[in-house]
Amino acid sequence: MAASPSLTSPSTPPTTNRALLAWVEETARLTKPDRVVWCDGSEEEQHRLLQEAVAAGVLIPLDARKRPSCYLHRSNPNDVARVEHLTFICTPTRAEAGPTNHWMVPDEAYRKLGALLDGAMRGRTMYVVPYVMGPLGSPFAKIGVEITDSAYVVLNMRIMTRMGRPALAMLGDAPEFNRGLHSTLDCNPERRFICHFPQDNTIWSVGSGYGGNVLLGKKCLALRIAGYLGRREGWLAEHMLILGVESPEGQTTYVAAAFPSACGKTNFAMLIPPKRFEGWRVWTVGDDIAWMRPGPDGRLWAINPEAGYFGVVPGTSLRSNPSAMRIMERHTIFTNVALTPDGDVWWEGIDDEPPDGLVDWQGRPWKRDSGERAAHPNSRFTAPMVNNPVLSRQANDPEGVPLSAIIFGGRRATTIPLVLQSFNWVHGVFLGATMGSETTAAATGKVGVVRRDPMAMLPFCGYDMGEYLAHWIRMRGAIAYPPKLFMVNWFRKGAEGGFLWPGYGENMRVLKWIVDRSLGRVGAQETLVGWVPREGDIDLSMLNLRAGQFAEATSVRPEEWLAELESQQELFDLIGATMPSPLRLQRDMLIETLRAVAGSGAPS
Ligand code: GTP
Ligand code: SPV
Ligand code: MN
Repeated sequence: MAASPSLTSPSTPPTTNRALLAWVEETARLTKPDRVVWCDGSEEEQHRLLQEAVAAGVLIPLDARKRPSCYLHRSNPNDVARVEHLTFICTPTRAEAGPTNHWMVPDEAYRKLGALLDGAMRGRTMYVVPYVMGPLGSPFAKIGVEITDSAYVVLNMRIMTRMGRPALAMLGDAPEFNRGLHSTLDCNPERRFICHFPQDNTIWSVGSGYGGNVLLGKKCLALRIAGYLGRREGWLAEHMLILGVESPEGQTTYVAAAFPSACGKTNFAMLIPPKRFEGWRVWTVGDDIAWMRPGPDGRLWAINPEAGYFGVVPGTSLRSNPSAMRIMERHTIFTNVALTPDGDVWWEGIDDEPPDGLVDWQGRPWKRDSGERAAHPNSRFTAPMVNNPVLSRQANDPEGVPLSAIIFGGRRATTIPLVLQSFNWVHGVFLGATMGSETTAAATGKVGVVRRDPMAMLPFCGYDMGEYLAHWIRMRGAIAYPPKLFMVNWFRKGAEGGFLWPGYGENMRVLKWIVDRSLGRVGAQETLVGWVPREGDIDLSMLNLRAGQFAEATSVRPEEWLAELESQQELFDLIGATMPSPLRLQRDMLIETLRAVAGSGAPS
């Protein structure tokens, strides 16, 4: 049952799984690597790959005392973020992919990428990376195998997933696993495509070496493909963090939150409560992806399918996110940050002055007055979750955690209040589905324009968006005790242009209100669009807000909301016929209500 002896493999396949062996053979015949290496996830293997990557200039070792076992990687400057315009859902019909996805016919995609992959690994090593998304042994985990010609990808996958032997052991002889194929090719944007084949449980990615484009377990499998499977199997794959809030009495409440890329998930997931909240703790279950399913007890349960963090670096400091700073102290791969002369890393917002002799993310001497950024705005760290000082004890629980609340949050300078509780599940789904957010550096393209980002899933939904939203509504029928649904906005600005809310650790105050509302033990003010906290409902002590600031941050202005609801027309038109009618009706009802109230002349 061994692989073809024609492949001069230094490692014999550590599996007898026929489907896997056949697919690896077939892929090697296509890509024609010099070597095939089966990755086992061991320390020795990691050591060897790190040495090879350093020798090849792919990784730069950092100072062993300042950052033990840490490395810097500089990506190709043309390859620094996800490329949404080159990301495709390849389904037999365009309708299955839906109007918010780029679409290619599967045959055409296989042909086009197949031609690029033909001989693509000549002179290179082909790594076979078996991995598990989800806690080992969890009935909700999924198995994937990524074939890649990038040692950087292997080293990142080792951090981000349960990789190697345990994955093969869990797979056994089963023929079903996600087939991921990645080749960096010549890293040319003209030959860059990220293609998903949901019906085949297959992903092909070529021409990039960056994050969400190539760590195929993450956005490609755990969101786009898993979402497709989730609809079929009755669960949800979401772009959400999961956290546990522990009260001084020792009661822990679990909350998930969907914010678009670079809008605060990692920060919120490892929040350190301010002094005023002595005895409160926040524990991280996950910082980017949640798989959620109804449990036998009628509640919604969530697992984090990942084993590490691929987090935004700029803006991270001991003040904003001390836990992330601890996480990055060791066993971390940095991508596209600046390098200091003494072998440490630096980025904008770290709170230390940039040292002399700094080298920027492209490897060029950085000049203080150049106006250029030393670290790329989408520079990232990859680190194992075990580094997290506030890691939840439940992070490896095969059953996951039961959710009491789900939060949707965008980056909005106006209109959206600091926090808003929905009237019920469908109203909450409406708020999530119509969420707008200013674009960030996490994807290529213009930054700072408001776009509709349903459930923070616009770039990650593996099938028709209207069908996806209908699935959310249908799921209510399977959850007897649904989590309460909320919306937050840490980014609302005042007339002077500054943020109205201090954010970061202070978000604990909002989180406590959310938890208390979910457990039915605090008041709120009813508005036309949902419930907001009154001044006395949220603890604002030791915060130094100016008079009126909280009221401004939480205000619901009917004229702004009417404009907001009207501007959602574009999204409804785009999604078209599959937009669920309960969501259309929610919108119509709110618009009509706001108009009627405005026309009455009464104060709102
Ligand atoms: P992805 O990994 O791309 O999915 O991003 P993410 O949602 O995990 O975002 P992250 O927590 O890394 O935050 C991104 C940026 O948002 C940070 O660099 C901060 O500058 C900013 N940010 C996060 N939380 C807050 C907050 O509470 N208030 C304000 N004003 N900014 C915040
Ligand atoms: C995001 O963009 O939402 C990320 C980073 O989490 S990436 O893995 O590149 O998608
Ligand atoms: Mn993300």
